[in-house]
Amino acid sequence: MEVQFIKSATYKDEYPKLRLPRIAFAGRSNVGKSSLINSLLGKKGLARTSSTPGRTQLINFFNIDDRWVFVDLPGYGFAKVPARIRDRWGPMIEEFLREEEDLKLTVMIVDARREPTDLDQLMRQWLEEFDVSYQIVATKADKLSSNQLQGSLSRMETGFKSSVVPYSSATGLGKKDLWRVLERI
Ligand SMILES: Nc1nc2c(ncn2[C@@H]2O[C@H](COP(=O)(O)OP(=O)(O)O)[C@@H](O)[C@H]2O)c(=O)[nH]1
Ligand SMILES: [Mg+2]
Repeated sequence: MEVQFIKSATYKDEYPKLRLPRIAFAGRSNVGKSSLINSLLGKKGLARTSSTPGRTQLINFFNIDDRWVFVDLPGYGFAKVPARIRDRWGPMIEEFLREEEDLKLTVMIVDARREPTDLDQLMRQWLEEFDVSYQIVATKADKLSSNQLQGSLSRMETGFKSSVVPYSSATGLGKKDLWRVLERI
């Protein structure tokens, strides 16, 4: 799979103009977003590029095989980040979800072991409000027993009123299912 970094952006004017369907990835910092993207693509380049200093708080766009644009949205819920940057996160994500016309799907990543946070709920609220299709993915599933995982998934599906795909970047669980969702677009 050919993965090419296009650019980083903050505002709509800076988004790349390439007419390809966008698939965005969102989630709290440390949730496992980079690992999930690496695991999906079977390579490390994309996530490493996104974590380059100066890019972690920006929206990063990647050309995947001239077929999709993957959009790595900045992680949220980080305590250590200065308020100035935290305050920018909301408007930046909100504008992207509202204005990006080629956005076909947002993969919203949560931790299979944790209760969704307020910011997870806010993100889901925006996705609903701006009518963006989304797929919730519960990653780090390998850290739970299969009973615990079943319990966690059914609690999340009730809470989010949406289907949740279990995922593990460590074992590859869910990779096929998530690709199936992307291929449907
Ligand atoms: N066991 C396990 N660990 C994971 C998984 N995904 C991520 N991690 C670990 O969680 C930490 C944060 O992952 P990272 O992908 O950098 O999170 P990001 O901040 O959301 O990009 C790292 O130590 C990863 O190795 C997973 O599916 N299973
Ligand atoms: Mg990351």
